Amino acid sequence: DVKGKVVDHKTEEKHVKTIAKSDLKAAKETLIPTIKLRAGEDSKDKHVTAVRKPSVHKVLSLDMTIVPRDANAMGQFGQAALVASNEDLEVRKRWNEGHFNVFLSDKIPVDRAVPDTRPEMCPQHLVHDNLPSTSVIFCFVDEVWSTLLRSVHSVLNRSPPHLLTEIILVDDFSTKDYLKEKLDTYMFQFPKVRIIRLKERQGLIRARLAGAAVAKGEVLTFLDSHIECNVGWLEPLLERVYLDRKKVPCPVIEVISDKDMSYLLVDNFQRGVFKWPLVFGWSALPDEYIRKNNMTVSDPIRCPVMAGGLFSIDKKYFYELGAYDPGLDVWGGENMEISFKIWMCGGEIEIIPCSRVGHIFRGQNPYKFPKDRQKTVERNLARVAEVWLDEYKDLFYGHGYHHLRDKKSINIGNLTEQIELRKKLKCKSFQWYLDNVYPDMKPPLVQAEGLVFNRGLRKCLTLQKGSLQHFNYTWMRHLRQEDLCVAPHGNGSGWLWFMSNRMCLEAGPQDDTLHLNPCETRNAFQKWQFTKYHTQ
Ligand code: LR7
Ligand code: MN
Repeated sequence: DVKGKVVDHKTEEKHVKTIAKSDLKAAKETLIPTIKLRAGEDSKDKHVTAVRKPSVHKVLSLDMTIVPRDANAMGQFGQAALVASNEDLEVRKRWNEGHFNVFLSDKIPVDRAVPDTRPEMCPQHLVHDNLPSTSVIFCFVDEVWSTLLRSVHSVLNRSPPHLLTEIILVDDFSTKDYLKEKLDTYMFQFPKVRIIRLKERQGLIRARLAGAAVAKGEVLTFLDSHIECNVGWLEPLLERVYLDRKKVPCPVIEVISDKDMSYLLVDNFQRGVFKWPLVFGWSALPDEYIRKNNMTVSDPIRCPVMAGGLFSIDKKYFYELGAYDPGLDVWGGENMEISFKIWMCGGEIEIIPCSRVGHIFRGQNPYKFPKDRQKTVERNLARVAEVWLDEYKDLFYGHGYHHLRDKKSINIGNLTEQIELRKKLKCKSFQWYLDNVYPDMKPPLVQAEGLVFNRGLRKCLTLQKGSLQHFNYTWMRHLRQEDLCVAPHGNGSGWLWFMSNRMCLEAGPQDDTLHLNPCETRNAFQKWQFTKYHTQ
């Protein structure tokens, strides 16, 4: 008998059903007419069956999608591979080729099995049998041979063939010889693999756009080029897109050790978040949230932002959203861009715990940046901030990026199209995003506080009524006391003048009055000092 969780795709209600194998066909037609079940490997019936039996031991259960050619090979089943101490030098020599243990990677089978790390109930979940099929897109620049192959084989071996339209390898102008004819020849064995060569270095963002442009699948699935897809990784992602084309599902990203190449489990209930100034990180869902929503370890997790490298998206929807800002260079920031865009323009980002992919986390990028790395990333982030953050962009600039406000110091390029796109799609505000998608973010509003001392007049700012002298200066450049904002007379839009870069608050000099004047760097009467600063 097969026990399965049946999801009604209209109400998303779940029912657990036990069905005798012989009754499965009938089940499709009578019991659950709106549900179509996935064709599984052990099925004689092509249309209806339940998926594999649940694993008994989460970590020890073996990968049943392939029978390993060599069960005793190094790193087999995702185990740590050890290097003899006399090979240490060799390990160190080759480390920089990929900023991980390349020497070891080359000794591990390109189609090794990995432990099935899915939560216990995952193998019982049912998915529709008419899921959309996907193009898997790997972009790479100078990727290590063995990890690139292992990435491709993990997709070929662990994706139901009818759901995999093709694998597109986008070579972002690699310099290594082995990635040329040798790669062409190797991949020629696999008709589903296509290789696209970019004529100059584009960076991962435009490389992904190049891959997407030629993709034939209904869904695009982006992956980094040093990953291993785990058992059953694809179906749960496609199921979400099938249920709602505006869902953007991401697998749980597990860890392949950069040192011993072992496949490591990660904690449950992790979601992607950001901190200022737009730094990606993981954070556990609050216990209270888990309890309130009655969540189990296999339920999708809504994510304020995605890590960036691994996700599926309906191809048409990707283009409706304007894809990526093509003005983003090389690496960084595109995960923030697509995340804000998805949420603010009507979509959703989820982590799907039943879908798991291992990724080699490296200490450094193993390729060169055509321009300075730091400058590239901050320029990308400034583009994202200008288009998506509304008044909150001051929070971004305030956290160590003051220099980017000065448009003369850095050319972030033209943003007209991006701003137009946001209008055209009628996307919601960043405030809406914070309130609805990331309410526990609590933006650090106060940048400085206390007495506000004027250098020229050598006096403190005082609120006439009540003679209060304690003020807060927010990241949005409001000077406030509780709910009151300091604002000029006769200006309906109140505090908005603080948003202007060119006007400064000036004290005196004759009497104790305040004026709004053009900023002058050396005017002491425009210099205000707070008691306490929260700047990083
Ligand atoms: O110029 C480039 N051209 C490329 O084709 C630079 C990179 N690339 C390729 C590269 O070979 C790799 O396959 O693009 C892919 C991603 O580059 P990585 O592996 O150097 O990136 P990362 O893993 O350090 O960084 C994460 O953040 C990036 C921000 O731009 C991207 O979104 C990556 O895809 C993303 N990786 C993940 O989300 C995996 C999990 C990491 C986490 C958290
Ligand atoms: Mn990566």
